Amino acid sequence: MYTYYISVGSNIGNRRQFIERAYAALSIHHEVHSIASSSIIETEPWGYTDQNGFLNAVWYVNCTLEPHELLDVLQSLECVAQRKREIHWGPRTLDLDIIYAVVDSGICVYINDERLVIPHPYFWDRLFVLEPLMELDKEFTYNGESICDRIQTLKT
Ligand code: PH2
Ligand code: MG
Ligand code: MG
Repeated sequence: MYTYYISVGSNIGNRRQFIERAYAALSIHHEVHSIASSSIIETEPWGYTDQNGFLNAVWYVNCTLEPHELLDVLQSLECVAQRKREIHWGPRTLDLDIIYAVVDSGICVYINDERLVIPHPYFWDRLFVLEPLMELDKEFTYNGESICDRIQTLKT
């Protein structure tokens, strides 16, 4: 069994509906045992700033899907939302990124291939990921640093 943390973002069209529909679809997948979502929050665009504001959330997913199998599922959900890949870090109807994964008794999963990098290389630098993540898991730590301390550091 795996536990995955997925960062969810949308900044085009009916943003909340794209997110809620994908969540509903993932929650009925036969290999998904449990799923929870943080609140959906409004955030300023990060990186490429000349675009609409985002709605962001983090999902916590317990499932038997292997990482690349989950990636396939998430990409198909992005596809259902008519996601187009144009500008790097640019506008999107739905972005579903696996940011962190744990297998069985809490061993962190490391993957780095042409399709998938976990942990996500920037997740620890992005408040739009860390704030909803902290709402789901206050005890989260990464490389020995608590999420609470990390958020304080990024805000100062
Ligand atoms: N996603 C990006 C780039 N910038 N900014 C915010 N606020 N939220 C995002 O989800 C986001 C972003 C690339 O995936
Ligand atoms: Mg992304
Ligand atoms: Mg993505």
